Amino acid sequence: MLFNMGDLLQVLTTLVWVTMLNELVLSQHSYSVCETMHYRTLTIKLQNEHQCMILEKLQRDFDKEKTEMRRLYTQMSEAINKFHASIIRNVQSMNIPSQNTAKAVPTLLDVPLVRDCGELLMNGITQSGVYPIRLPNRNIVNVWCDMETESGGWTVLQRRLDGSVNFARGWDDYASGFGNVNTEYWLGNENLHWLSTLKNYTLRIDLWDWEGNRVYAMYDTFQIESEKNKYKLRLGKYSGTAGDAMTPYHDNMEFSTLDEDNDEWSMHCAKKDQSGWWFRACGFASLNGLYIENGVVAMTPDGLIKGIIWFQWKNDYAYSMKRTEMKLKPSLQVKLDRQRMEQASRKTKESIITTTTDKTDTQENDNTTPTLVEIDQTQPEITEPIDTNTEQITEEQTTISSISDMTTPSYYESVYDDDYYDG
Ligand SMILES: [Ca+2]
Repeated sequence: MLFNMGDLLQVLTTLVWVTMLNELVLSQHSYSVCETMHYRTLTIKLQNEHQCMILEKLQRDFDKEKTEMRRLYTQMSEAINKFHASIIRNVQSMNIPSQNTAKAVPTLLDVPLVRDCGELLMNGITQSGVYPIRLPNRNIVNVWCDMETESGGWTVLQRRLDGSVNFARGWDDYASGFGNVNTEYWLGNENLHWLSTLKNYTLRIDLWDWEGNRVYAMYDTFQIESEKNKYKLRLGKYSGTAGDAMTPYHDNMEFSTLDEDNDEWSMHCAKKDQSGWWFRACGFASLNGLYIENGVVAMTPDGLIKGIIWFQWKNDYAYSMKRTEMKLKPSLQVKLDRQRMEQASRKTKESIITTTTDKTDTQENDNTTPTLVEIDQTQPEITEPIDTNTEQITEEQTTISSISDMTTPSYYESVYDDDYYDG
């Protein structure tokens, strides 16, 4: 192929220009005093030390400011969300029926609903399961009603069963409640507050270990204060077989969560234990801790305890429960049930004595003497476990009350020195 001289000259001229430009760019980079590549594309005149220092400092300041603004924005968003959730809870608690709700479900507010599982039992329901209840703040929530434990009628507020629900949560989740009412759940501090304003309730805590044993702790009164008072816990007198882990340490404490430190420790118990609870510094019980398969908590050198703990049962901070249930029943109902059981038990014993005496005295009076079966039919049903329970409780009450003034420091207090952490 042939080229004329003009074309060849043009190609050569272009090549010379490209080479010259390339050298110019390379020389700019190699002699540049700018630290960042971004400013090395500037003309060499602008790439003197003074200009670059200013530009690069401006860039650093800008980046720093941008990061700070992002942090503030995230912080503000979280605060707004929290405030919003708090407003919704307060509005709900003001007993004002929402117009939207009324329009959407016009008849729901008029449906006669029970206020707890105790009322359900009084209405003749004896089957355990999920039932809706209406709280004094007009909230309608589903709860699990335990109709088997000690005459039934217990409104379950907490259950741990298999680790299927995450309990390491923040304030709003613990306030509103979370989980699955058929498996693991927390009824919610706001619901508990309103429920406990309704009447006097007895709190019962059932605990199961990994060896097939079950114990319980009972507090004859239970109250949760409002969100303004950080859902402070107020408990009555203890009885039971589990040992009292609450009175000496958690009673009268405010609730703490992963994002709210209301404990009395210099650090943050809820964050440390990954649990929401009425911590002090930190305590003997933590039933909302991490679910540990097989129950052996691997304690880290810095003393992290993340299990479902009830120290007074096993005398061990590294034993995590297999299953737990916290439940409420009107105190009056509990008292009446126990009276009825005691009466029935007494009458049964009396009837056994009468029957035995009559049989030995005379065989002829058989028709007039009431038999054990006849008396039993007129009495409320008593099952074996309940009868045994009643006797155990009486024994426990006497033993526990004698050690209820325990002054043993909690694990954290004994192991940790606040000064160590502050330093
Ligand atoms: Ca603290």
